Amino acid sequence: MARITVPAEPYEFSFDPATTALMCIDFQRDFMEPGGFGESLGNDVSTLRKAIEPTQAVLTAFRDRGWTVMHTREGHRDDLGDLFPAKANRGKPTLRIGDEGPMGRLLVRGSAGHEIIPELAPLPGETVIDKPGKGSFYSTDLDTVMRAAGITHLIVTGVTTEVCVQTTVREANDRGYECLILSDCTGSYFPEFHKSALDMFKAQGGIVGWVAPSSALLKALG
Ligand code: TIU
Repeated sequence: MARITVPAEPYEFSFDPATTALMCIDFQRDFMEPGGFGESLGNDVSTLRKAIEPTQAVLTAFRDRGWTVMHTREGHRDDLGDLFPAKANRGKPTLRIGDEGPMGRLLVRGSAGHEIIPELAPLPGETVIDKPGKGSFYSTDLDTVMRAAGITHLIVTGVTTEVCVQTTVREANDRGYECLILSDCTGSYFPEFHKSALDMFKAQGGIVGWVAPSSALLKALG
């Protein structure tokens, strides 16, 4: 397939759609909606919602072309056997992972809060990776799935910018994948962390990856 070149920072990002996946990280009700895990940590979850519309546009562009789309979800086993105290005990939250909340058990697979928001829900045939950590490669088969599909490049969307998106992109780059992070398709509860994380990706000649707004990608797609 012909390569596509997107104006990006620190310089243009070029990819072959046949070897590229759109990655949608943790757009779950638990992070995006009131009553979920994100709010239990004291966050204003409405700050993440502006990423939804631009991500929908990019998802549509990929789906219309038949290109690869992958989703991740952060969450734990029903028995919490994969939840370390180092994660469970952080922040002295009002509710803990596994506790019963308005959307079922917080961050537990199978609960309503663990589901991806309806606006960005996976379609049949799209890969969904369930992960217990912040990174999408740790303790998952994502690397195997990507290599089997011949994926070398990722176009990255998701929440939150400086937690699961940043960890995933760093893990991906260490494994040899090239990542373009779409600035307006990611979001953080902390605007200053969102900006800093994006700055860190593209600093030092793109030490971790490339950054561009979704409009640059959509324009390059024509
Ligand atoms: N708390 C926070 O910003 N994020 C997470 O706990 N997980 C993800 O980023 N998905």
